[in-house]
Amino acid sequence: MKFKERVFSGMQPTGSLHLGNYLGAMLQWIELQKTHECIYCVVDMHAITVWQDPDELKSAIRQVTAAYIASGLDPKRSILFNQSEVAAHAELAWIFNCVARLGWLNRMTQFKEKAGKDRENASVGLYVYPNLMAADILAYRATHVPVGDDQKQHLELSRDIAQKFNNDFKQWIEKAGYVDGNFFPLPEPVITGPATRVMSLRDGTKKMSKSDPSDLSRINLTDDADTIAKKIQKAKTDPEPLPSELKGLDGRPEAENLVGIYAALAGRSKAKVLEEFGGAQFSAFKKALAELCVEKLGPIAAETKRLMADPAEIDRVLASGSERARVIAGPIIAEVKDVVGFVRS
Ligand code: AQP
Repeated sequence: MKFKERVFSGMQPTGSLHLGNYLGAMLQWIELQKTHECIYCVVDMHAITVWQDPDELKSAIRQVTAAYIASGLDPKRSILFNQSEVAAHAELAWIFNCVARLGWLNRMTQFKEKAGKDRENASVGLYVYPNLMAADILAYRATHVPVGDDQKQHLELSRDIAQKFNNDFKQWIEKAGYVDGNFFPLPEPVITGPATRVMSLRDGTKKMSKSDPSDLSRINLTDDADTIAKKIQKAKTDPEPLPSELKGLDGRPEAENLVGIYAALAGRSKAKVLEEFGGAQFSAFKKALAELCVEKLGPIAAETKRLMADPAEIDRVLASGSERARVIAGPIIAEVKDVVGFVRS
C-alpha cells in the first residue's frame, strides 16, 4: 500500500515547554504544517508514566496547548489535541504490548535513565512507554515523525513494531485487501531541527529537560526577560574565551551548547557565530545570547499568557482536534481489530 504522507508528533505535559523542545522539535513542526497534513498531540498518557499531581496535570495540558499555538501551530491547519481523548491510542498500545518483545524494551536507554537505580519501583507504564509511542504514530498511519535526537531509539522501535505487526499478521492483512501485506508504514524520524539536542545550562553533558530538578538548567518558553537573562548569566562555562573555529569547541560541552543555542536562534551556523564572537569573554557572549533569547521567546511567552487567560477556548481547540483525530484513527483501529481476530459489535 502506498501511504499518504502524514506527520505525527507530541510533547509531554510534564511541565512547561523549554528551549530544547522548541529548537529540537517545535520549529520543525511549524515548517511541516506548511506542506503536510500534521497531527500534534499533547501526550498526557505518557506524562503519567511518572507521578503527576492531577491539578497540575490539567493545567499543564492547557499550558502546552497554549504554547503550541503561541509558537506558531495553527489549530485550523494542524490537528491539536490531547492523547487521552482518543481511545485508539490506548487500544493500539495494548495490541503493541503483545507485539513488541521484552528484549527490545530492555534495550531502551531512556527507560534506564529515567528509572535510574530504583528500577524495581518504576511504573510498568514507563517501561512500555515506547509501545504507546508507536501506537500514537501508527494509529494515524503517520509516515513522518519530527522529534529531537533523544527520540531516535524510540522511533526505531516503532518501525520494528510496525514491521513485526505486518509480518505476524501478513496472511490476515492480505485477506483484508492489502495485497503487499503492508498494513502499517515504517515511520521515518525527521531529526532536522536547528539544534537536535540542546543541553542543560548547568551541565553540558546532560540534555535540557522538563524534569530536571533545577529550573536553572533550562529556559522555559514561559520565562520572562529577567529570568532568561539570569539563567544565561548563571549558565556553566569554562574560563577560556570563545574560540574562533569550531574545533576549539572540542571538549568544551558547555561552550558548544551555548554557541549552538545562539546559532539555532539566529538561524546561522556555529562557525559564523564563532567568526563574530571568537576571542570574546563569556560575559559579553552571554549578554548577546540573553538578548537574542528574549527577542525570540518573549512574544511566545506573552501569547501563551494571553491564551491561558481563556482556558475554555483552549478546551474548545482540544475538543475539536480530538474529534478530527478520531475520524482518522477510528477506521484504522477497527481494521486492526479485524486483522488480529477480535469480534466487533
Ligand atoms: N534537550 C532537547 N533538545 C532537543 N530536543 C528535545 N526534546 C526534548 N528535549 C530536548 C524534544 O522535544 C519533544 C518533546 O519531548 P517530550 O516532552 O515528549 O519528552 P522528553 O523528550 O522526555 O522531553 P523532556 O523535556 O526531557 O521531558 P521530561 O523531562 O518530562 O522527560 C521530543 O521530540 C524531544 O525529542
